[in-house]
Amino acid sequence: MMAGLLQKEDFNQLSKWIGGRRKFLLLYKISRDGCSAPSFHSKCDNKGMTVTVLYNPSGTVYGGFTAQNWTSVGTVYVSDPKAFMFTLKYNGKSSPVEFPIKPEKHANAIYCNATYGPTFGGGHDLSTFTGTLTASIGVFALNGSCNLDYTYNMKGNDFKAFANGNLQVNELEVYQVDECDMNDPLDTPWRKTPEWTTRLMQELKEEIENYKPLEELKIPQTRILLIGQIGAGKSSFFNTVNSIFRGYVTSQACSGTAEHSLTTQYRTYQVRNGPSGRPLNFRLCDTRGLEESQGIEAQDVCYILDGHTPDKYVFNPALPLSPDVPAFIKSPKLRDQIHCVTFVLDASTVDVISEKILEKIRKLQVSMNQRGIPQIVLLTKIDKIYKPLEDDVSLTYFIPTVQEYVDKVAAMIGLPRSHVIPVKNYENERELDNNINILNLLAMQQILHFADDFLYNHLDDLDPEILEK
Ligand SMILES: Nc1nc2c(ncn2[C@@H]2O[C@H](COP(=O)(O)OP(=O)(O)OP(=O)(O)O)[C@@H](O)[C@H]2O)c(=O)[nH]1
Ligand SMILES: [Mg+2]
Repeated sequence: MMAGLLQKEDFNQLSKWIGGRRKFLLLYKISRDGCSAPSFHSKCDNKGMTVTVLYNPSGTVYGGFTAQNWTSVGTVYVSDPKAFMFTLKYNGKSSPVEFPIKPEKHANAIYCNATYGPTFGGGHDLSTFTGTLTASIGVFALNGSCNLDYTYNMKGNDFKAFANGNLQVNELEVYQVDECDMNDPLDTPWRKTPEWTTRLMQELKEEIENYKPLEELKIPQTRILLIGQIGAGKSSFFNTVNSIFRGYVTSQACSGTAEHSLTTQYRTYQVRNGPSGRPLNFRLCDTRGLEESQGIEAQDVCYILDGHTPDKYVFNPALPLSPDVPAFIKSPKLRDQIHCVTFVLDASTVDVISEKILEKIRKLQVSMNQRGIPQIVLLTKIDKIYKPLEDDVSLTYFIPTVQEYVDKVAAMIGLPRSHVIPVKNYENERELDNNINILNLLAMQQILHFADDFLYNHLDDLDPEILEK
């Protein structure tokens, strides 16, 4: 973002003084662009807010901020009530002090002159250089001057405390100060996750490979239902998780786009450990998509939740499942039921989701709540709402746009924000990617935790005598 000498903590401090969420763009740097007034003006004129930072060889870092343009037409003082001078470091140690402009001196905040470098105050409080200078052994002896406390309130600091008593610098930089927008990554993530390393990926994989549902309940596998609009990425999520454990990108479940749901069968997919082929202790249950009409209906879903629907059952809107159909599982056990529901929502269509579909989802939620089944939302295709995620999903939790969508969906579905998990499925990739793996394994981990919550609740409800038998 900056490519200059300014350290992160100093950037943070300056942003705090300036206010708002800021980004800095390096405009000018004397060691690169030459220490000359024409060079400074050609790079920095009319760029809006800027901050000028000087680096003394003994590690003192100081300078000035202005919210006004630098210009080189004539010689003018520019008024700027927002301007300030500052010290960030003194002899290498952090010692941030802001020197605000004196109220009666606003008119003389900066001095613009084609033959001057950045110049602050009427004194001038800080005049960096005039004309053109060269470095000697990496040090520029600036030919400006410091007449401190004339326009800016130095709070008792003298030239020595401000700049070691000299204007020698090994660098001077000018940054343009801009407003961050929703697409600029945050410094700290909007949701905390462990550090994304290969090791984390391995740990998550192992945790999920070793996952077992509560032993007391004697269920071999946890069942997770994937449900959502057609084309949301339900089958792709299974494919993604399956790929991670297989060790290469597979597309066992049919995925793609079609007018009606591409998935027509109810499938309770196994995920297998690649080398051993051993199935993991959960199943991802893939369904036909929700549609305004023709899709999977409320009754279908209730049968699935309760475990009546057999694997490979073909959804037929004209002839829905009923107890009269031979394959109907008449007396399902806890092991046949759904233990966690995962709503799959396409982030790129969240803004245009129809009220009818939302109504359907809310109705389904009533049935789920009656059964105490925990619900999670997988927000898929986040690469479509923020392009750079196509190449690097490790940014996911640093992008305000993604957070905004998560918040929006949480409100829409009526779930806590922490229940909405952004993911990007494998779709165009031909090889596994550590970060896509981590993103989806984190989702899978949370889903399994939720399923466990359901099973624990179930355990609490059971008669202790039954359990002892
Ligand atoms: N860019 C992008 N595309 C995705 C992602 N997930 C799925 N897709 C694409 O979206 C399309 C639909 O995905 P499916 O997994 O078939 O969706 P589905 O929910 O199973 O749809 P139906 O079975 O038709 O109800 C496919 O073309 C996928 O490649 C994602 O995270 N990012
Ligand atoms: Mg599908």
